Amino acid sequence: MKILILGSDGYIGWPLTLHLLKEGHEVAGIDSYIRRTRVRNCGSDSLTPILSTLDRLTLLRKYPNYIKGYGNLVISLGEYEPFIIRNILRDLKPDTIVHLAEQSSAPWSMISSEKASETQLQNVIGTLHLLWAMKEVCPEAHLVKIGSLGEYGTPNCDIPEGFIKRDCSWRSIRCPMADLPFPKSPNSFYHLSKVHDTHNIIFACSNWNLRSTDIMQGVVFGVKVTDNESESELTRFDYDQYFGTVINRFCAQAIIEYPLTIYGRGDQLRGFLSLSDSIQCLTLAIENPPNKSEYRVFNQFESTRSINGLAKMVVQSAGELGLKVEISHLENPRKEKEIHHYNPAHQKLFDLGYKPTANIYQEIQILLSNLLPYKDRIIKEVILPTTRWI
Ligand code: USQ
Repeated sequence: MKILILGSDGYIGWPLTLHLLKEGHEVAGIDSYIRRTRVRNCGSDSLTPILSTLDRLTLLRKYPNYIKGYGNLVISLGEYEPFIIRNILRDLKPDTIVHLAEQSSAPWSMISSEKASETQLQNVIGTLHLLWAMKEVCPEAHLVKIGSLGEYGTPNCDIPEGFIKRDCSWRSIRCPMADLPFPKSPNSFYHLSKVHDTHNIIFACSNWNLRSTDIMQGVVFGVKVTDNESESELTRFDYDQYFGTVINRFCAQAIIEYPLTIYGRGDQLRGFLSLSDSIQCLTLAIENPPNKSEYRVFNQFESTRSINGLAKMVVQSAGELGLKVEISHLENPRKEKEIHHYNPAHQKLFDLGYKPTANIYQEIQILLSNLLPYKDRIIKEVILPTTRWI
């Protein structure tokens, strides 16, 4: 397949680009590199010493199936005129577009009016430009879009995989109707941007016959996709209050014996999957496209866990490496339910062949060992949360 990856320098975009090249696909990648700047502006940096943007391009060019000429186009989908992405699609004619080029942090979107609008501009308007460009020049292509499990929020009822079945009666005539999107109740401006994207994509599929897979992805953790990854292939790894997600943060904290930062009670439940599982699931979605005009949803996670349960695993696993780690419960900086029911369905990827690489405890053990060589790079000052969501 000919695949265009938007956001090819990011935490998932970089390993996905390498993985698809190794699988033999033709791959082109584009990135604005804004993530690197935003993390640095927050006083932090990737814990892993990632290659410079130029050195990454040099590495990619060694693959004969890497499509050259796009990697140094530094475009920002939401801000630039839509003709730029339209011209790229017209020139490239991709079979699949993987859209990872969104502002990815919920806490960052809650800092200020400027950050909230920057998030929604990049995400909502960026995706809108992409949908129009697809409609105009490559309506047959498959859009794989990274949404979030957090779009559903925590509604205290079972969550289906995208849709609720409906069957209604109208004036005594029984009329089976199309399924309805499950109601969304996100709790940050970032998660709201993903919901707005979802509505725009559903509309584009039904109105223009585009095809799309909207991935409701859980919290991803980990740093390597395969054991034999070289340091030059490593993806970025963030652990600061804004761009680090919970397991990655806990593991970074553990290697310097910093008390784990549980927000509030720690009974919050979320869906989790490792980075290697995320790459496996995205590959399955790419290689098994939906039909024309189909909008489909995959709830992409391996298992649901409580924050307390994860913290205990990290403490135990760190202990096996001789590290003494404690747990602290901080006042929750977010407005979120701390006791709730949580049971999202997640069958479709398993039906396509998804097999979790390892259990979550083993993954945490591997992650801690992978991070240990970089422990001196941790900047303690960026760990504690300072932004309140209320
Ligand atoms: N949490 C802590 N301590 C920390 C960091 C987080 O207790 O140091 C808690 C949060 O309060 C929350 C949970 O861990 O209850 C998850 O927080 P997170 O920062 O790991 O993830 P979140 O901000 O919700 O967003 C992340 C990704 C996003 C993805 C989403 C899936 O940034 O891209 O879509 O996870 S979900 O969590 O289902 O919304």
